[in-house]
Amino acid sequence: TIWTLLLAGTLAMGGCKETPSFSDSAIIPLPQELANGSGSFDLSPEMGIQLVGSGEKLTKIGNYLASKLRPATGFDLPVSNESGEIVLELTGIGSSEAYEIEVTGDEVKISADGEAGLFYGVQTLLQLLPQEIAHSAVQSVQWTIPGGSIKDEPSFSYRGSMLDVARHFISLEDVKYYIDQMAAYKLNYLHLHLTDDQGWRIEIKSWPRLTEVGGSTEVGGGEGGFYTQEEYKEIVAYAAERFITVVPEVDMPGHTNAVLASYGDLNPGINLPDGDLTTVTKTPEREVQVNVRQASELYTGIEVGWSTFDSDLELTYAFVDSVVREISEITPGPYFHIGGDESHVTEKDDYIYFVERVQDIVSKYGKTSIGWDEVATAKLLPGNIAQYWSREDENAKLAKAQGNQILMSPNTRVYLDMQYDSTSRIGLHWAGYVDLDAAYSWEPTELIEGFTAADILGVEAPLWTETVTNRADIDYLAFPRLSAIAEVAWTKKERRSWDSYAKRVPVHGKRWDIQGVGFYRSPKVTW
Ligand code: TNX
Repeated sequence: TIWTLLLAGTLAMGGCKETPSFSDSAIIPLPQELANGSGSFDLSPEMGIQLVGSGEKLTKIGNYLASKLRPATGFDLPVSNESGEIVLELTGIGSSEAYEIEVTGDEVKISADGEAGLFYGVQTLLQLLPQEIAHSAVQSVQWTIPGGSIKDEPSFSYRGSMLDVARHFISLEDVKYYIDQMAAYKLNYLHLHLTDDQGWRIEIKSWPRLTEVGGSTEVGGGEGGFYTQEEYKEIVAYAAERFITVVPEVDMPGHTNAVLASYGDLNPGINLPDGDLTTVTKTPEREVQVNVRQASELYTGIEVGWSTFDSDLELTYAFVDSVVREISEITPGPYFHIGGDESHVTEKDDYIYFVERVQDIVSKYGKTSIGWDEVATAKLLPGNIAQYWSREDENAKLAKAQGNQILMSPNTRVYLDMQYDSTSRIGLHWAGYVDLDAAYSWEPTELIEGFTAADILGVEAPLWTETVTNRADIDYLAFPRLSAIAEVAWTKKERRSWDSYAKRVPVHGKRWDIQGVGFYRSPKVTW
């Protein structure tokens, strides 16, 4: 009858609250294997978190999970080795990033062979819960997770994002906030672009004018800023607790005006017949000739490619040596990024000589160099990485021919500073518009002819900050695109589809709303 039909309709529309199935969970990045189980788990006030295994990191992961669950649930959720319905089991001490989750009516168990894997399992668990879990105040919600299981591990070992803290300085607090967001998407490398024409952002004790002078302004003429070495260590430690490794970048030999404005002795000179030096202190707007090496002017515009170090000057290498030494001493991660992009006013021979000497310095301090892809025109040391950005496949091929891997940052896909479309309120568009579907729908191994997974270290999404001045700007450009790129880096190609992502990302939109993340509501999905 009409009445039974109506009744059935009401039930289907939610008149009777039915638990969604496990496989409908909106997890990003999508796990490699996910299967529905039976029953469902209800997180309740008397429950706890049990640690199986040992080590300080395991305890930290347990406490991290508790700190994420307590505010919205209002439950105590004690962390102990004795008992608990949420079980974190560490079966080894390896560097594996793999984990498994099993949800039954009685418990949720996350197991992993390595601490990073366990941490990623925790991130997945947080996404399995209703999105209200992201609130910082108690919610009256039934904390139900449908039964099921997950087996997961990343496709690429390097999954990163870059913050350009040079064009506009980004506060310590905002960097930590960004790290938290990266962790939620299982990203594991934070590249800090610490220096550029417009600013020097890290204290170097042996060259103090770098921050006194070079750190004193930014694009648009604001007051700039820098991290003391103590603050940098704080970033490194905060990131490490979230299994994120910091990659510091000192961009050279181009993009160095902030140095040349701080130390005139480093400013390139041209030998005159009478033995004097002439220095062209120039910005794109202004050129001044003087007859000694003299500091250039601070720069607050956004032109690129007009400054350079002097690769014939020994002082240049003494300078680079001190900077690499001081930063390497406070950087536990394996990589040091030497920049190398857009050195348009450096002679080609000088550029190659410079890059090769700087690679040696980096290696002397125990680090592996990463450079923007132009560095592959030089002889790369074994293991060094070229970061593919310019869409100059030639440079990537030069790296591969030398037996070196590349890091994938194709500007038409992952440049977070590119506008979404012509209406975007900030951002640039020299590489075109990058809406959410463009950021999502690509495959790292298929971009350059002849490349396979073995040639690719991973994927990194840079956020250049010429037009970014505050957290709202970061939010608008990074989200939702960062979540799409994280899935490209984590989930294998066969598992990925735009339609599936487009269904899951709106749930994350709700979470971002709860967290106050001012993401861009791309019209490509229904929020
Ligand atoms: C190119 S990408 C640059 C940066 C700019 C960016 C702006 C790269 C290696 N260099 O200096 O900030 O474009 O989109």
